[in-house]
Amino acid sequence: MYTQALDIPSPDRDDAARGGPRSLAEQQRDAAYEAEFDARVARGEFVEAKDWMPEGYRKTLVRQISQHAHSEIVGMLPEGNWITRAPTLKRKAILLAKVQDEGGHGMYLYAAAETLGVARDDLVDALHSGKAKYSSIFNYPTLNWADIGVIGWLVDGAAIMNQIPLCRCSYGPYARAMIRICKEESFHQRQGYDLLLTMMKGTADQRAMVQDAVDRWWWPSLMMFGPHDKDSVHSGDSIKWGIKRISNDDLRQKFVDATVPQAKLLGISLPDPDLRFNEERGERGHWDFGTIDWSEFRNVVNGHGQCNRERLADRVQAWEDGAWVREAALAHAEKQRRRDRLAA
Ligand code: FAQ
Repeated sequence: MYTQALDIPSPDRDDAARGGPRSLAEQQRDAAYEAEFDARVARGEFVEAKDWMPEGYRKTLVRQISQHAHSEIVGMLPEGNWITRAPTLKRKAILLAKVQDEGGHGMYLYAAAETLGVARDDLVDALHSGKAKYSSIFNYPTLNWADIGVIGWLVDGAAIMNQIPLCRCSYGPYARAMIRICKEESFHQRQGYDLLLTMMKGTADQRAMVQDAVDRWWWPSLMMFGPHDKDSVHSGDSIKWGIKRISNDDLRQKFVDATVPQAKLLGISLPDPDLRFNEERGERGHWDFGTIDWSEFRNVVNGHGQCNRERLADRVQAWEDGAWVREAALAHAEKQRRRDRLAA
């Protein structure tokens, strides 16, 4: 793949390739590069693909961007289940467009990860073998049509809250991909809320379906933001490097504060008896909320959620079913190359 040819200077990899440690002069050169890198990040400048970067920065980005890409394409599955069961032509067209957008987001993100010198095939292998993580949220089942609205409202809502600050991430290719992704996700969130508003104007059964879906998705949506700041292994470095701009807990709080009034307008209750407005927190006050069940989070992240096995099996099946498309594309490219050679 073309990105494997990208030659990004990296002290650790260069050492490993040479089979020995760096000389004093090389270490001094790297320290100077690192100081310049830190200064650029502090000035708010973008780091681009061929710029020097600390190996830890590169690895953190590959980890986060690839997990994010996997989340988008695994995230197509819970909603994809409902395309054939959408209640109207309009809802079906909206859902088809949304699921296609998610596939597109995965592609932008894999491409952004490739600019860091990794091969997409290796990232996909890591997903299929169960080594790579993807967002916990996509291991929950979609049981009724209201789940589709709740995914748009809460899951895309949480995703946007987390991803808007990534539009200012220090790594240029990731930041630029996020701008487009966030624009599309804002449409996703609004279509979800609109779907729920419609159902809430319907029958008592429809309103009960919405409440049931909200009850099941609320806590998993709060888990999307990751562990509490004190337990977040990567936040320190990621904030220092300008990858993360706002911490897991602060984003979670912003999400709760934004969502509670929307729930009221919708006419549903959120499944948390401890949810109450605390006027004394901060200048404008905040919504206090109950304790997150981190054992459920760990269980899901470690592969034992309700749908982990099904989701991975579906991804692997889709990859195998698509083998002929990849083979045809390669054969076509080879034919073009042969034609170009003959014409030259
Ligand atoms: N699920 O030290 P931290 C979407 C892992 S896209 C699973 O705090 P970090 C669109 C974390 O990876 C949703 N694992 O980590 C859509 C790390 O494990 P590692 C995805 C999680 O990276 C909508 C460990 O815990 N969004 O929804 C989760 O600094 C609707 C320690 O955590 C993104 O990926 C989790 N929820 O902060 C599609 C946004 N949380 O790698 C379809 C970009 C944490 O050491 C339908 N990512 N972990 O093995 C981020 O902003 C960050 O990576 C965080 C985690 C905030 C997710």
